[in-house]
Amino acid sequence: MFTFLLICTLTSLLPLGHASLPLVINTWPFKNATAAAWSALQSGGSVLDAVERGCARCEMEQCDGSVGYGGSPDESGETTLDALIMNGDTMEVGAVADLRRIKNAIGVARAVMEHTEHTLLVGESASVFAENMGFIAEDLTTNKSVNIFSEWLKGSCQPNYRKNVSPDPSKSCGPYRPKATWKQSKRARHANIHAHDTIGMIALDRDGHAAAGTSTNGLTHKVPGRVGDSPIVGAGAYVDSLAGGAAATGDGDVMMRFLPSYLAVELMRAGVDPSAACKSAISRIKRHYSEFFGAIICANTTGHYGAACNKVPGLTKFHFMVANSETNTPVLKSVDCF
Ligand code: SD4
Repeated sequence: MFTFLLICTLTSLLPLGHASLPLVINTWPFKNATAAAWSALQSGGSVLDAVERGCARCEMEQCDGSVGYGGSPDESGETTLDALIMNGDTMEVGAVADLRRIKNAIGVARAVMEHTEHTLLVGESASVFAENMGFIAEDLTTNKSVNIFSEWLKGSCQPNYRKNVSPDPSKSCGPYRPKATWKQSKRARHANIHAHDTIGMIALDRDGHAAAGTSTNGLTHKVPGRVGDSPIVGAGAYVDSLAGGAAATGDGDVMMRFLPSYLAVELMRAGVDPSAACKSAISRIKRHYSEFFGAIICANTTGHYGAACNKVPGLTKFHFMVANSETNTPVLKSVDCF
């Protein structure tokens, strides 16, 4: 009886389910995205279809205001999108960054992968590519993004992501110059890095196929032209059908310096279990940036999965979604940050 109780207690403490394939796993409690990916697999779609449809669902639903149109206006009030998709069988990648006017960023990323020899297209040229590929150009602004932007302007463009700069002394916002040019106040203050929740997704099937992807509108009040970790292969996501997949979320400016998704996949390739691989990737960043906001999900080729996050105020537990042949429906999971 004691042993039984002990096993039950230990099992309930573990955030992980049993390994089972196929598997869909994604960052944050974006349940409809998991459901869309799961149903793509169930109806015979490929792992790439699953990742694309899952992330596209979030783009349409504007998950948490952090994915898709109408969120995270930059310093000029514009919403721009970053996305990536990776085929773990062929190691092909398609990605877009600083994409304007197109809602379906993950779709454009897939078009980059399937209709060009390139890996990453950025900015205005990425939008022109998308339009030429038949994606509809629309205004990504919404009442919500206009309000966020105008409140920020009213507050003298604070907080923002500048450092060691001052605006023209006659203005409260930019243009900014290095401090030495316009000696003035400490205008720059870091923006709220906790208000962002990128979708990162991994899908694996029973035949050994694996794919991963991300989609985000980045950081609110970012400097125009800023690209985060999400469309950077190895940073936002990475997958190899022979090793596993990983996807990250959080402060991309810091996280992309460590290629956490690549690191986690390489650890799984070496036999490290997904939870430990995720933890190592977070630890590597923590060593240099103990206060960074971020989390990562990992899954290996047998369908074992795990997650890890850095414990900071506002992130003590990280929630993510899983669907596999055992659950047959999206299930909310969580892990305690460390
Ligand atoms: C970025 N990593 O652009 C993204 C934002 C994010 O959870 O993940 N938010 O930096």
